[in-house]
Amino acid sequence: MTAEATPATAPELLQSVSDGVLTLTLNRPEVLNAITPALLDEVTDALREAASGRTVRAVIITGAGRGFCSGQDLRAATANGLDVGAVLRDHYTPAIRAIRSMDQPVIAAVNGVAAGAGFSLALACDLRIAAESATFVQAFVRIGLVPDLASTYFLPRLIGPARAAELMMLGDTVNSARALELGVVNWVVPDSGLAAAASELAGRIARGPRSIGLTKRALEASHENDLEAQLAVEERLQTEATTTSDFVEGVGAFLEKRRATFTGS
Ligand code: LHQ
Repeated sequence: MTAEATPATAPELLQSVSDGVLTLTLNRPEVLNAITPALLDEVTDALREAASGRTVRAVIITGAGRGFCSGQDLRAATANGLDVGAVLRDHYTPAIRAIRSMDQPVIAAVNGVAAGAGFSLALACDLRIAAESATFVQAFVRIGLVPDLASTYFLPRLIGPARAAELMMLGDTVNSARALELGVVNWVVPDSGLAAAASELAGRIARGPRSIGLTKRALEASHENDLEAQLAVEERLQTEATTTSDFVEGVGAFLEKRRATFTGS
């Protein structure tokens, strides 16, 4: 029997875990990391696995090559008989829910263009750090589509409805300086320093207390709650936080005038 040579194809999602930080790298650089159902399924699976374990305490999503993510792969989007609603429901929106429902913060390290659903993916993350050369474009209108993957949910909440309407209805490209000014991103760093800056940021979070995850839950609940409901959420989550060993460690370190060492539990 002869062994058949199978063509080596690069994985479309690169995954690595180091010091409690899971890095997911979209790896279709030849199309600026355009997404497909299979690629987003892999992202969702990786996030769900991280969410269910205790090893990963922060996540970075970034892109290989010169793009972050150019949105839906348009070569596949026009394939005969494509049921877009089903693709969104079954393969794309689960990734957004996974990011929002996991306690671990997810950081978008935007290394290049974030277009269409690629912009949406960055918006669904908790924090965004961008390279100076990164650009952002709500490209949907350019091809006659409606923003999806929750862009219409996150962007107006992040920068206000009028600015969101501007970006979505005009589809103009926003550079990193303007993205910072609008509040689309938290930080802009030189291109050559993005990976290190994202890793340092994620590392700080990974070394942080369990309460960071509970804070994510509180912020998540605040989207829809009125004041009374949100006060109740805080009471519940603060009660939970006081039962963690990180709280014991945090108070102990303060009283002993030393730096706290948190374990995320
Ligand atoms: C691409 C793509 C791409 C394939 C660059 N696909 N090849 C929609 C429908 C269905 C289901 C679910 O959701 C959605 C939501 C969406 O995401 S709709 C929005 C889809 N995305 C876009 O409309 C963006 C399309 N791309 C662009 O406008 C430009 O490529 C941007 C502005 C991202 C970057 O421009 P450049 O830096 O000038 O690069 P480029 O255009 O030369 O692209 C480089 C290569 O990547 C090129 O291939 P080639 O073989 O000529 O080198 C592009 O064709 C390919 N590429 N985006 N989404």
